[in-house]
Amino acid sequence: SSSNIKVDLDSSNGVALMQFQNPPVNSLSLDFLTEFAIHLEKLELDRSCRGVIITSAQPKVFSAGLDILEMYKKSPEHCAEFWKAVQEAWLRLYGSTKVTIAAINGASPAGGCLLALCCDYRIMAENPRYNIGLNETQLGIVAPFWFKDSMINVVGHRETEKGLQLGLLYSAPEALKIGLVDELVPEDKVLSAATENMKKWLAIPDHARQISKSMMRKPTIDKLVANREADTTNFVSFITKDSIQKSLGVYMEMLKKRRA
Ligand code: CO8
Repeated sequence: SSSNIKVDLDSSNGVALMQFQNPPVNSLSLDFLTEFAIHLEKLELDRSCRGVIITSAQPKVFSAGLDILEMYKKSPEHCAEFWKAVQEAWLRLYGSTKVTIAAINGASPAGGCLLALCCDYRIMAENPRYNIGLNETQLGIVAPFWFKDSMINVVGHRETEKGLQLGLLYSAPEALKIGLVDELVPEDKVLSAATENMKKWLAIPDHARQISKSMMRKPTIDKLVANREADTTNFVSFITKDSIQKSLGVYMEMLKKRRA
C-alpha cells in the first residue's frame, strides 16, 4: 500500500518527521522499503528540507527488521528484487545529505537496528524491555558486510565482533553503554528530544556538515556501490539454501510459540 509511512515536513524549521506505520511490527517488506526509498529521494531533492527524524507510529516496536516472509519460500527472482530494495534503502539513508535522527521508541532488531545505525544520531526510549542489535546469527543467517560496516562505524570493531557473532540484542541501557545509541530519554520524550537535538545539527552550515558527513561515509558507501550485484547474488544463493530456509522456518515457529 502507499500508506506504510507518514511524512510531515515542518516548513518552519525544514525538519521532516517520518513515521513508520506498517502494523503490527513495522517489518521491512518490499513495499515498505520501496516507499521508504522514494520518500528519502523526494526529501533529498527538496531544498527546503534540512533534516529527517525517523520513528515508529506503532506502540513498542521501532521496526522488527526485514520482513522474514519476503525471504521465506520465495523464488530467487523475488529474493533478488527484495535484496535490491534493501540495498537501495540503505544507500539512500546512509548517504543522505540531510541531518538524520532516529527516534527509537521501541524494539529495534536486525534491519531495524540497521536503519538506526544509518542516522547521524540515535535517541532511544529508556525502557529496558526494548532492545536493539544485529541479531542475524540467532536466525541462522549472516549480516552482510555493509550491515557490519555500519555497526563498526558506530561502536567500533571489538563490540561489533562480539555483537555480530553472538547475535546480541542490547537492552536500551546496554546500547547506551557501548555507544550503539547516543541518548536515552523517557518514552514520551523521544520525539521532543529528537527535535531538540536536531537544532544543534541545523546550527551548522549545511555545506560544511554535508562534506564532513560524506568524508566519513563515502568509503563505506563506495564498497557496496562497487559490489551491488555480487552482494545480491550472494544473498540469493545463501537465502535459498534448504538449510537456511529451514533455520528461518524454525525461527518463525519460535516467534509464534514465544507468544503463545
Ligand atoms: N518479519 C515478518 N514477520 C514478523 C517479523 C519479521 N521480522 N517480526 C515479527 N513478525 C510477525 C510475528 O511472526 C507475528 O506474526 P503473527 O501475528 O502472524 O503470529 C507478528 O509479527 C507480531 O509479532 P510478535 O507477536 O512477536 O510481536 P511483539 O510485539 O511481541 O514483539 C518484536 C515484537 C520484538 C519485534 C518481535 O516480533 C521480534 O523479535 N521479531 C523478530 C525480529 C527479528 O529477529 N528480525 C530479524 C529479521 S532479519 C533482518 O532484519 C536482517 C536480515 C539480513 C539478511 C542477511 C541474509 C544473508
